[in-house]
Amino acid sequence: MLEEAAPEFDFQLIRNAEDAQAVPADAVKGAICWHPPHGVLKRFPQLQIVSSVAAGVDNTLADPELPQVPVCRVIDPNLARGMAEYVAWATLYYHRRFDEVAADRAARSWRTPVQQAAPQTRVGIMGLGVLGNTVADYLANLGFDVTGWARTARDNPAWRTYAGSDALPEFLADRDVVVCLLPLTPLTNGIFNQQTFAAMQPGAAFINCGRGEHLVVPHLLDALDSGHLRGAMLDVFAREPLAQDSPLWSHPKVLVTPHMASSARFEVIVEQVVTNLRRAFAGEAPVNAIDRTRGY
Ligand code: NDP
Ligand code: OXD
Repeated sequence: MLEEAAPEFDFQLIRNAEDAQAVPADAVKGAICWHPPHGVLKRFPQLQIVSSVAAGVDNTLADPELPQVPVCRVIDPNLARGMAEYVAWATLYYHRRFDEVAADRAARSWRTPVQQAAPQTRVGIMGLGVLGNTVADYLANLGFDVTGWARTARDNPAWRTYAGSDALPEFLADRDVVVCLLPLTPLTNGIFNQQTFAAMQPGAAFINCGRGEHLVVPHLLDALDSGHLRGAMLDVFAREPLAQDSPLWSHPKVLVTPHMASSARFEVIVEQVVTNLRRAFAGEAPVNAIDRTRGY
């Protein structure tokens, strides 16, 4: 498909250092990446642009020797919409107490759970970028009480926002459901830890759609086992696929999904990476470039 979209370029698959050695170093001018092997891209002195095939760029920036060229990501409105559907489903799961119904079903217990109206369920979205914004609007449209947390402040008529790490405890304190839609950066790595869970109110639920590394798994398990947290819906993991022996698979308060919350359409990825290759080689600024100092 890449070849069809851009017949003027020669595309080579580089899976490891050996593959990289087989390509003339000066021939490589652009890279399209997902978990690029560390140290490989520095071999190409003519490199002008690096494109992630995804919304997140963390696994590309993880290469400590990544050349100092623009790094771009994919922005697809349908990806944001798909994420909104996933988070709405996960929020409704807790809001309508399907977790309690699932537990009762195992015991063949007929018990109508207490129900409440959407405005009574308070949802906090962490990360208000392309995805977090769309998700917050979608949930607000469903009637939920939505607040958001980001690095910088903003105004939104439909939901209140909190900014910066000092505001995090206050933001977390009254949320029934907390959703992670943060990018993985040195500042957000391990952000869901003992302290964060302690700042959440008893009975809150946690949904992680960011990256597995945002979460300190033993701290989540402690918070669930102590009864402090009600449940967790996890879509992303530090190691994917999730290891067979991970305690998350069988924990009664955890639902695991296989990094399926949303993804960009293949046609959109191809169109955006090819556009950026052409722009870079024409000396133009690429679209959807990230800020390398912020890491997103
Ligand atoms: P954006 O870059 O558009 O937005 C990132 C948001 O996070 C911004 O609001 C930013 O704040 C906020 N943020 C970043 N660092 C901090 C910090 N230290 N403290 C507080 N807020 C912070 O990202 P997207 O919305 O496009 O995507 C978010 C992530 O979702 C991706 O990086 C990826 O990891 C994940 N993802 C998961 C998918 C899945 O299927 N599970 C699919 C696609 C993406 P500010 O606005 O102030 O700069
Ligand atoms: C992405 C993802 O970053 O799929 O796009 O997680």
